[in-house]
Amino acid sequence: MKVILPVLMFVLTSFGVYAQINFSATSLPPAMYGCGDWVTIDSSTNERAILIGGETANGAPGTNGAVKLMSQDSNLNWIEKYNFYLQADEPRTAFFYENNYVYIAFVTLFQELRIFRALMDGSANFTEVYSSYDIGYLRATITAIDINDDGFEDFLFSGYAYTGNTPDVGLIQNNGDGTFSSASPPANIPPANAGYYESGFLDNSGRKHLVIISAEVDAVFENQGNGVFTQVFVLENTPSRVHVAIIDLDNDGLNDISVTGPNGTSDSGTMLFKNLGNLDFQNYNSAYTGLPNTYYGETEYSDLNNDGYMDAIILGKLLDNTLITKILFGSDNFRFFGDEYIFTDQMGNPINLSSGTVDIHDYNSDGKPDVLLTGRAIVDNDIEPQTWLMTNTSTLSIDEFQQVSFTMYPNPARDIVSFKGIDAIKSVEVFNQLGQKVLSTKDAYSINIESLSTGMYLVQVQDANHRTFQKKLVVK
Ligand SMILES: [Ca+2]
Ligand SMILES: [Ca+2]
Ligand SMILES: [Ca+2]
Ligand SMILES: [Ca+2]
Repeated sequence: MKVILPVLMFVLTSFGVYAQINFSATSLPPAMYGCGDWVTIDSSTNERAILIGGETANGAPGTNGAVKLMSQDSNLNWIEKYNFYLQADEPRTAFFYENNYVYIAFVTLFQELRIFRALMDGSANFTEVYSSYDIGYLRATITAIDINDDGFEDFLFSGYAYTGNTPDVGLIQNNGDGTFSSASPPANIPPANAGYYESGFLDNSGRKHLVIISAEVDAVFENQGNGVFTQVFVLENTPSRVHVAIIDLDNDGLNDISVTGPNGTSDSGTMLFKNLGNLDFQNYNSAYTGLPNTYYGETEYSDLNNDGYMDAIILGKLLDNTLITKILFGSDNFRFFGDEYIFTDQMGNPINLSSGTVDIHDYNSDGKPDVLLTGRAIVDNDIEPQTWLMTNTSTLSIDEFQQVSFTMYPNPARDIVSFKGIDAIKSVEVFNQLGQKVLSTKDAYSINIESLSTGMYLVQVQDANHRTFQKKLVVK
């Protein structure tokens, strides 16, 4: 085990747990087996448009694979902003922003790879800058990562063999002038045969590293620069054909890894890997995390109830083929045993999707994250593609005001810390800077902290209504 880096835990400053979690549903053009993303189209206003694509009818390939950008007009209606007119289904995307342009790459079910770019002036006026209709692989995966360390993001892709080809890796290199060329990928990056490539910042090197989930290898590859990649960590018990999220799940400033699967044949479920620093990770299985065994879907994360803990937004199939689409609220770092929220449509019927996507963005800038869901629903025993924009209409607790009067004293402290301003305290928990619980007590309005060594701690108080209040405590 490598040394744990000193980390900054207390980035959580203001707390206002919502009194009532709620989302209102807007139906958008349907898509399943596809993509759902928020793409910035205007750099001056930060306006983001919704990228939706995939099959729009039951299993029909070809012309149904349209991918569209949707944006709001002045009446706040969602309108089609741009249509990419892809040739085939199951689009997978990767995008990046460079020199005031947005670049979007697509790979589709049958060997199509196309790259578009648009000036970020709000017009979403895209130009195709690269196209291939014969990349050799179907069900490809693609990610944006600067492979040759020249400061320009490239597109790395892979897929499983089509008509007898061996699985292989492809690289479309960014020439830095808006053009792209096919190039030789680094020799030591394995193909993601029926798998997944994801890239992201996992340390402070400034380079994106690579997470590969495939039939051959599940591992983190360190990007050492200049095209040199080295396998540094094996992601144990991860299934192939999955979704990978790279996100900081415990607010320690280091991005963690979530891998969602399996194929429906095992019970490994969603695996979480806590980033310990130095590209070392700690594995948490579903028995620990409380995340269900979903497959054919995605799990993404956001603190939707504003309590300082990341919540999991889960879309997919359970092993018994039940479809679930819901929020599991985080109750502790990497643990989701709390309450849940079931998404419903305008009529109040539960939304249950598989083979789709979850994406989160505060599109209306009200400070509350909204959720975009795409996928495959079963309606009257028929397959029906659906897309839902779930606008977060949660109401702030009236206890916001009480929180202002929530006091913890003395602070700094050495022996006893007391609390005022919360009715019916149910529990008090104290966490150190590594997020480990070091003290707890129940039904008390004070806590003895004599056993704690000097330093900064996080005190979390919960009231009888499961509302959580947090404050930093300095032990002297
Ligand atoms: Ca590059
Ligand atoms: Ca983290
Ligand atoms: Ca939360
Ligand atoms: Ca919002």
